[in-house]
Amino acid sequence: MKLYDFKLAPNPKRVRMFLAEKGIEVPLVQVNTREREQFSDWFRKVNPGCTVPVLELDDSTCIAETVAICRYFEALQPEPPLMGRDAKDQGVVEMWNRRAEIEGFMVAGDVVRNALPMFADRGVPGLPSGVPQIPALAERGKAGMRRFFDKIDARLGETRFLAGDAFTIADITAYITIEFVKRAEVEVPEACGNVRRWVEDIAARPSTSA
Ligand SMILES: N[C@@H](CCC(=O)N[C@@H](CS)C(=O)NCC(=O)O)C(=O)O
Repeated sequence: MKLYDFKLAPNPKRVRMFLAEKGIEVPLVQVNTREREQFSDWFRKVNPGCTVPVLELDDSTCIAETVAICRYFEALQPEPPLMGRDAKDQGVVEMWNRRAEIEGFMVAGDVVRNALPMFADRGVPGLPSGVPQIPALAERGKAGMRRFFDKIDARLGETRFLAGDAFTIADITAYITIEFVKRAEVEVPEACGNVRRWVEDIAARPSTSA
């Protein structure tokens, strides 16, 4: 088994954090997306979508998509549960993880991909060129991030972690979202004290340096 990774990219970090929380070690193969290695012929055979992370199993099955890879490891090694223990927990974790992905991570992606010069003509991951940046999308994304911060601030005023009392994949997704969007100089607002408390709490976990 091996994990196609890139140390500087946010989605692979979500998987590395998930694995670190479970105490699972998987050999890593670096695919330098800053050097466009995701578009090489060899990597296209691993993932025609040209994105990382990808998990390659010993029978050569390749599993792309961050949450799909996490789901695989959750089934392989359920402890500690990061995707919910029983049916209710699983539903609640999924709800918060989807919100963190759709309202957080994807929106942060709009901001970063449409604002940073390094993504000029590459507004969408997995496409080598021909996708111009749209500055208005970055601006819309910044407003969306503010809504996301407010939403999770309200939630974290009620519960220690996003999905309740236990740390889960939803916290990983939201934490990496916050790290990611800093690249475009978007920070957690001062007013979101619950998010700031939670960020400090998560940052103290050894898995954040995975
Ligand atoms: N939906 C995919 C997205 C993966 C993705 O966008 N990965 C980025 C790194 S964080 C990538 O490989 N980008 C390649 C590029 O910029 O062309 C997932 O959840 O794994």
